Amino acid sequence: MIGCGGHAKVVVDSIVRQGGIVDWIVDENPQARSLLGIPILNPEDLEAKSLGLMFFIVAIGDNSTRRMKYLSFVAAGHEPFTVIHPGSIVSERADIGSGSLVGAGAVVNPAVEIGVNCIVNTSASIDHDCQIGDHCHIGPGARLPASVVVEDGVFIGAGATVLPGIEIGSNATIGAGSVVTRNVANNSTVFGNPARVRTSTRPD
Ligand code: JB2
Repeated sequence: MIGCGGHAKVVVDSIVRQGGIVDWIVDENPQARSLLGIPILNPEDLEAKSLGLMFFIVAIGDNSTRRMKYLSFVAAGHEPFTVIHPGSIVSERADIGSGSLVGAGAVVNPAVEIGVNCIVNTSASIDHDCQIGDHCHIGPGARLPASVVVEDGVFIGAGATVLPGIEIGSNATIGAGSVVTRNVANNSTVFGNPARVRTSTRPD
């Protein structure tokens, strides 16, 4: 597992409840020694171990950091591990991309597609026909009622609601508790009820 912060605790617990084992964690913080009893290695230790094929998951909340680490581990030939907390409800007719996490209490209904390396956080709800891109984070308690399209790298804050059929452009940020009633452009930050654009600084 990569990352040993707050999100890592949630991922470890989900893996253990799924019946899995986390052998060790890699983190760039040289002071970090263990998390929930699991040893932490720094990146140099990892190189020194020159391990073969590994299953991995990136347990870092920030979308761009998680994306970068995911792509580098895939490029090195490692296999992304998908985590579905047994206390979530995931339709057999939904697709969850590799290396993604579906957390405790989350609901993913039929005909949903979720990309790789996503976080569907605690108690988020993704209803029928939603499409979520790669490297997205759907925050705790967020609600996507139906047919919402979320492009790559989007962050939807805790408790936000996105109305049916809305499209959210890549790398957009939706503030916590927002109600999104209109499409959202790439790289925009929107928040409020109804959600309004606050900034659009990142280049396409
Ligand atoms: O490039 C990196 C790197 N960048 C940050 N490589 C490696 N190996 N590790 C990296 N990290 C590590 O990620 C930091 O050293 C730190 O241990 C961890 C980030 O921890 P933090 O607690 O700051 O954030 P988080 O991503 O675990 O949790 C955030 O996102 C969650 C979804 C928080 O906002 C949580 O509250 C939230 N639930």
